[in-house]
Amino acid sequence: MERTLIIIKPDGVERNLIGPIITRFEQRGLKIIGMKLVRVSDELARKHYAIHEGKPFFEPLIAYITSAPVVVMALEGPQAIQAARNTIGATKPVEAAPGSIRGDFGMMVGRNLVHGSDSVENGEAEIALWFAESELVSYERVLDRWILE
Ligand code: DAT
Ligand code: MG
Repeated sequence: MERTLIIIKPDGVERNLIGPIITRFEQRGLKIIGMKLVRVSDELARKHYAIHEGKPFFEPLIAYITSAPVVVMALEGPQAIQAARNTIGATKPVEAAPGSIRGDFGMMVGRNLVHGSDSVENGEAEIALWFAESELVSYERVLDRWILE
């Protein structure tokens, strides 16, 4: 089963969109195996976005992600990476499909509401960066047989 790290970014929290955003993932069938509200340190932000270091948008990105609390979640499911990224939508909200989170709630790339891991390896690495093993919960959902075949 794949696992992906999802972050509801500061704009999602400040705009009271935590519930609607979580609902998208819940309704899709992705299982929440970890979740918490975090005030992101500069150090953690730079580690999380290390791949983008040196790009022109890097410093604004760090300022944005550390500007208010975020909700961070570990989600599990078959092809969870792709499922979550499709639910999130394209990086630039104006290019994101209607029905996706960014396509329904966003306008600007620097206020694009949600992060989702982009590969299985990065999903595992990001979950390890943001969560202690003891914060991840393994459980069976009664409805799983109607979501997973
Ligand atoms: P994604 O968040 O869709 O995985 P990414 O990993 O390429 O996108 O970039 C991480 C974040 O950096 C993205 O959510 C918003 C910001 N970003 C990316 N490309 C940008 C650009 N061309 N201008 C401004 N910000 C950008
Ligand atoms: Mg990315």
